[in-house]
Amino acid sequence: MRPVQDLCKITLGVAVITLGTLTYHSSAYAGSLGPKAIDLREWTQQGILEKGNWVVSDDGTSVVQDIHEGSGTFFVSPDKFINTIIRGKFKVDTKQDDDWMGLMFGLESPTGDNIEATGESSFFLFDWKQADQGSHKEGLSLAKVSGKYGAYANRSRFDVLRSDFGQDKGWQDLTEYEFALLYEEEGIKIDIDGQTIFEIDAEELGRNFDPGHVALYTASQKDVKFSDLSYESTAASTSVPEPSSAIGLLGIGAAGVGSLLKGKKRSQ
Ligand SMILES: [Ca+2]
Ligand SMILES: [Ca+2]
Repeated sequence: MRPVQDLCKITLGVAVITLGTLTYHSSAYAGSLGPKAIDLREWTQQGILEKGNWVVSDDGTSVVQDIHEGSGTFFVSPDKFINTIIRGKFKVDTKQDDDWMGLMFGLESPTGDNIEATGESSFFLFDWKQADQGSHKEGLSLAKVSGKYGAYANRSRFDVLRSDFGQDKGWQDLTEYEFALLYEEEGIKIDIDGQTIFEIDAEELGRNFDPGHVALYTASQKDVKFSDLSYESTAASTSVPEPSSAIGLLGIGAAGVGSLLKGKKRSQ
């Protein structure tokens, strides 16, 4: 995929010289590149296999993690993502229990069956708990997990970057929420039902973010359903342009491949 990206950048660079300034039409961008549906039949359970049971629908549009496991289970994308919005829905489809559902992203390591127990972890974890339980708080958090993961019970190992805890912050039973995860080299933004929950500039961590796998996540919670996932590039150079759409892509480049994150910041 790298060579194609590089080729695209070269193509755009030449086009800038040849054609000069063009105008950015967001509708053309959405029409030509737009969100692409994710087929969950291509994703795989990783981590300790008996800790989770991920059941994908026949058409690949949804998956349910249907057992109560003790320490976290992960359903992982085959591809790595950066400069991308991942959208989808999640829901706890039972009244039982009050624990975590969430997303992992920027997942570099480890993958495979040792994700939980051994090795150097490197990923972001966005998770959401329904109710307080001892030191585990009701609400949402965004953490960077490095080193040994060792299950949710060892959250002291997490570097919690943002949190939004409180008595009315938990998810509701049998309620579907829409999430939008923007993961870019220069920052992270997470929306739930169109409302921004967390936003982080990469400068805060002192370095740009790297491509990584995305994973669906549950911890100590059964019957969590994820559905209607899609991804959409926020950078023209990460998609393969058809010859007829190269000018449209150029428009985006000329306007500043400007990330959506920056766009939002400018508007604040
Ligand atoms: Ca419940
Ligand atoms: Ca539980």
